[in-house]
Amino acid sequence: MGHLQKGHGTAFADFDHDGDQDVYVQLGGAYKADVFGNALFQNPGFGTNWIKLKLVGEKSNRSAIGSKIKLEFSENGVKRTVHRTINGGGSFGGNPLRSEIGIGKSREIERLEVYWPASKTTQQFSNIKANQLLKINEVTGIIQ
Ligand SMILES: [Ca+2]
Repeated sequence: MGHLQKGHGTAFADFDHDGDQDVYVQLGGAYKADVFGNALFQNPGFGTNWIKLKLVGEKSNRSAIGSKIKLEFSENGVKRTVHRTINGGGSFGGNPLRSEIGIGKSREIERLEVYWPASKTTQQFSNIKANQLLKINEVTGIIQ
């Protein structure tokens, strides 16, 4: 994707809930005369798999900011490990607190760990099917 206009913010999120991340870009300058319409780039998808995780803190903050996720899965016989930390993305753009993680051609996550910062506990789950949204509570575990 590409665009000739300058911009001041970008957000990566699965806006159409089909499993791949789309991109929203705020375009135009800082002055009124330099305004321009924003752009939403819809990802056409590439036949790969994904998992979405919405963490809900109880002892840690409810938004789970600072929580850490570790995924282990195999793709084409090669073991892969992916780490994520829950945060809002930073300045000049923001991303959802829901974690959207691509896992390539893998159909299953062999091991999922969630570390909660306030309680300093780690939850462990195994054999999670791909292409679903899971809601994980700090105390009760997977609830959806
Ligand atoms: Ca999408």
